[in-house]
Amino acid sequence: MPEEVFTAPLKRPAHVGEDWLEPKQTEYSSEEDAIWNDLFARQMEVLPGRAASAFMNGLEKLDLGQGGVPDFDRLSAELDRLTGWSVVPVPMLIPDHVFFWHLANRRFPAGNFIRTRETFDYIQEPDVFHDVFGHVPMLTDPVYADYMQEYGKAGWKAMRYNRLKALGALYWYTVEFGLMLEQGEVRAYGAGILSGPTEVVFAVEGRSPNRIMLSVDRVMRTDYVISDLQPTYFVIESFEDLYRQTVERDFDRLYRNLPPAFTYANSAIIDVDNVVHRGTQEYLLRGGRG
Ligand code: HBI
Ligand code: FE
Repeated sequence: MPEEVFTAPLKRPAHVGEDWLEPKQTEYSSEEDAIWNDLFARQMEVLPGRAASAFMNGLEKLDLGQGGVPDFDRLSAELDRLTGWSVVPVPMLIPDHVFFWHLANRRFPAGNFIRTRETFDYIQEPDVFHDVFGHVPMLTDPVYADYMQEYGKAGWKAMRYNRLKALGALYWYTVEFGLMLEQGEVRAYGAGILSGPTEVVFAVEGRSPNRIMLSVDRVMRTDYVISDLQPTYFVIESFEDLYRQTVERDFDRLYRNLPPAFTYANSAIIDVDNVVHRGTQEYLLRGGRG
């Protein structure tokens, strides 16, 4: 890893090495397994008909049912067979360069802890439920799996050009909060949407947010907030389209032309947008989570 990228402020716990990997996965208690099962059951009440079929199929292929926190070795063996990915345990948010390096090598770093009953609805740091329930099923889709690897590679470049914020926006509006079309209907594939109980209804069916067809260029110029429902979601036609837009983009050229700050507010609709739904922004106007 190049020297100049070791600027992350995160303090590495003494028991993990430079790859930030935990020596092994936590042994979860039966209460922690019960938290997983309850979170799983809650999502299943809202996801059918709203989550992308790639996600629902992934849940099934990986058998992520009510069996408590899944074993990463079992998931990795299954994923390896399907798309060559694995799931590896990390203690917390890890530095960007390490995160990208794992993705570029088809390893998904997942939190090695689960939220408590007190923080059931919202947590700041990604736990094993967000990471494994939200992200990992998507990695069973071969095209999506390739996109994630390309994203990891693009991360290295972004650091060289000091445009990490722009690349972060792409992650945000696809991997975390992405929507897609299936037979003309909007469905969610973003992990941030799929791992929580309220945003999936808001994002897929709500009147409030904008839904705009995704252009990689446009998204990387768009600001984002991390602690509230989104004013705008970007919609892809297919994973093939997302992958193609990502690999065909000359990132060297894009990064050189991108201004250091975002150009568009996260609620803006601009002339070139292909708008699926023009949001009322009533949620934002009421003050959001405030
Ligand atoms: N670390 N554990 C973990 N999980 C993430 O999703 C993550 C991270 N470190 C950096 C990071 N994401 C960001 O760089 C991306 O959101 C772009
Ligand atoms: Fe996430």
